[in-house]
Amino acid sequence: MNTNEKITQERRLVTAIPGPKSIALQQRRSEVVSTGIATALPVFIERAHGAILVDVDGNQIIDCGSGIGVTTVGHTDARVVDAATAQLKAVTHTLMAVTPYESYVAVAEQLAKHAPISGQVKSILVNSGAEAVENAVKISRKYTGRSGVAVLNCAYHGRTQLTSTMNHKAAPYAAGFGPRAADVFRAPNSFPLHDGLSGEAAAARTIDHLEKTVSAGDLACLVAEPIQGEGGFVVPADGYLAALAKWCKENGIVFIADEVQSGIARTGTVYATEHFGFEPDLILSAKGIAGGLPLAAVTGRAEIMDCTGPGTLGGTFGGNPVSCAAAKAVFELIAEGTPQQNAQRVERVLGGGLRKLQEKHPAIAEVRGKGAMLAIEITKPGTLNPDKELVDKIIAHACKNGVLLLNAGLNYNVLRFLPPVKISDELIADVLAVIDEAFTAAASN
Ligand code: PLZ
Repeated sequence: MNTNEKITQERRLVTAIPGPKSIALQQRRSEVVSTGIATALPVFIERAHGAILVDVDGNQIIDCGSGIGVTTVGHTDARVVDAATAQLKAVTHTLMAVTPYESYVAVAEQLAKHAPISGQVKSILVNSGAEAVENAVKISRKYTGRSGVAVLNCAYHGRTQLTSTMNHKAAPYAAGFGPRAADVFRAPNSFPLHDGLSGEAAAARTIDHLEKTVSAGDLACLVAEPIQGEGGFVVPADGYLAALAKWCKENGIVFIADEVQSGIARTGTVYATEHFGFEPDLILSAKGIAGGLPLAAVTGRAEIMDCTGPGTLGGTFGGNPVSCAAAKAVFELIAEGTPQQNAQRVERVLGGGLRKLQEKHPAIAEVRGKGAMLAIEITKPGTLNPDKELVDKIIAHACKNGVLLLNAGLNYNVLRFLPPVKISDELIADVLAVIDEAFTAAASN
């Protein structure tokens, strides 16, 4: 038994949040860590298990963020920890392009097995979500001989130069950081709460925009998050993604599903794409794939994945053996079905509870999402005008009371829930009670 398994799955505060040891560490941090790295909650975490974070002062905090969707199978999952530890002792690094190892191949086999793509499927492994996006765009450009990259409103794809150009929000990602990457074009998305359009009508709008402003023949790829993450947990209307995929196919455009946040059991299926009945050409995995270790993948049709030639793709750490061993453990759990089933349970229990809160608190304009990727959009009651101040108050109240919550959305008025899927029904009930309290407290001051 790993000692962390003794951490009880309960919220328990023994000091104010942040406690004295966290405050002291925050002071040390401020001397030497760039302010470019933000902090959602300035408590320093010492240990974690399941859905509970334990800080340096001994407070137990319910994690509704999973380090932004990474520890999907739970913090310090025994299977992941044991696999990574054994690999660390066996061999830590060789570099796949120098001397290969089995676990890289095994991860690629799992990706081929689970990707919602027919025919032969191949992968490359890289370090981060942004690196996966960069590579997918690079491969698509080579494959098509075109340069245009289409992205959607509310998109988030990373913090590198290319990917920060691809994000909807200029600040804090691209504004002030010099020239944007060339040939990136943004089109309207499907956002049912705000546009009221059917999937078909929203797709027609996206396609018309791209045909008029870019022309299909200049597009190498269209990159879409099947459920948008940072942009507000936007679930597109039924039929939207399938219509875009059809148009891409007819026009020789590579459809890239960015499942960095929505993939790997997060939404109750291995990939969120499966909810929407379409086939992308390339699909991107990261975050949850290795249970907390850095790993990401570009997976897709072999014909596309093989088009660039030997030595054109890769990097020193991509597909590191320790990360691959952890990913193999995650795929074992997925084969057993528990993460997917747990994510479906979270949708029922947390989603159901949030809908009850919606009846009580008119500022909740919508409850949306799938699996353990859920959100509530907060507006001025009776309107769709964003209420960021209320979201800030609710997050502050929740954090002070030991529930870690994150925001999302172009206007920061969406509260998102990305707990480890293992979170118990009892912890979910506790989270809901704290949020209910937070709404009531915010209304009274
Ligand atoms: N694509 C859909 O959600 C990362 C951002 C955290 P990296 N989202 C979390 C932050 O503020 O930096 C993300 C994503 C989607 C790509 C990425 C980028 O993944 O692993 O952070 O590079």
